[in-house]
Amino acid sequence: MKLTRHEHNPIVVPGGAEWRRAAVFNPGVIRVGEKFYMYERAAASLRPFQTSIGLLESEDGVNFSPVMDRPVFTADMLGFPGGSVEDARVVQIDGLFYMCYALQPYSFDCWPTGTGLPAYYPEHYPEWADNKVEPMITRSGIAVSEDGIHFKQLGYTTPAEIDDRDNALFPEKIGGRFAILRRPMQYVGERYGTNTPGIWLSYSHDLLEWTEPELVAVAENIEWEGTKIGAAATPIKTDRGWLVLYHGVDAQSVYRVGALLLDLDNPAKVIGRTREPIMEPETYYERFGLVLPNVVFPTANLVIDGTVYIYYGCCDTCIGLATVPLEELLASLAYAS
Ligand code: BMA
Repeated sequence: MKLTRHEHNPIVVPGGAEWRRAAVFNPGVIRVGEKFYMYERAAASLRPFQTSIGLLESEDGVNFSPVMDRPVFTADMLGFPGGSVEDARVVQIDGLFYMCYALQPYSFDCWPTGTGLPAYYPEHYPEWADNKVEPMITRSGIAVSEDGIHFKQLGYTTPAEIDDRDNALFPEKIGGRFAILRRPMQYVGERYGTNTPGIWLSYSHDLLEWTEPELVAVAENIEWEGTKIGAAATPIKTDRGWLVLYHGVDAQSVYRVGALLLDLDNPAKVIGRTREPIMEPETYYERFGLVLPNVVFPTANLVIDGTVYIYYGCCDTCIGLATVPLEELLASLAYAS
């Protein structure tokens, strides 16, 4: 199976408005009618490395332009003026727009080392300590909108004390309840049945109260996904099951992409999985960036005329697009556990 990278990659790059000058990455993308809307994560600077969500639009899913001159969603709107909202995964359910986002409530600095992992410094920002929150911990939530532009906070999906991100809401209710994939970092050890952080599932009647997470999938191939895995984007409903792209991280913090097939009625049950990554950092913009090298990080997938459009962040710096025929991707899910 071969993914095709778009010839205009990276299709969205930083620049222009002040708040997206340093980096744009990890976008949510939806299609409304014939139009594509992209919710990019955007940073104005690296010190502080503070991100908000900006809105772009496109007629063809490739050439995007800004809709407005300010972000549509910020941590300030949640009461955390120095914080970051991150990795918007947006889905439309019953006419409303739901944005799953990650929140880092306070500022931190990012110092790229140029050769490997950047260093993140929360030390310059005492709010972390004042609020007795672990530096760098991420909480996740859902914001809702009627028009895709004006979002308001609906509620948090995860508790404040644990690091839980990579939230992706299913595009419809399952058995009468909303369902969400998540990645609670601290759910490791004997009690949880896994040694590595993985993909978990919770249900809710109202998007406010969520059931205790149940385990869906953890790393199987230690070599490329042994550090952790997390859901990439909104699950895609197919006649064979829910198709879920996910990212896997290796011991050197290289981010690759795999795919799962989940049972339609019980998505905690994995019925198919790719053995090898379907995508890994190859091109220059996937291997070198302003922040972290060697990262392909999909956060959106759309099926258009039988083709899956995969939108992904590259090294926390810019945005790429890759496509693959849906049938080919499903056929690559040979392994069933
Ligand atoms: C993950 C998240 C993403 C980020 C990626 C690479 O853990 O923080 O938002 O793109 O790391 O830095």
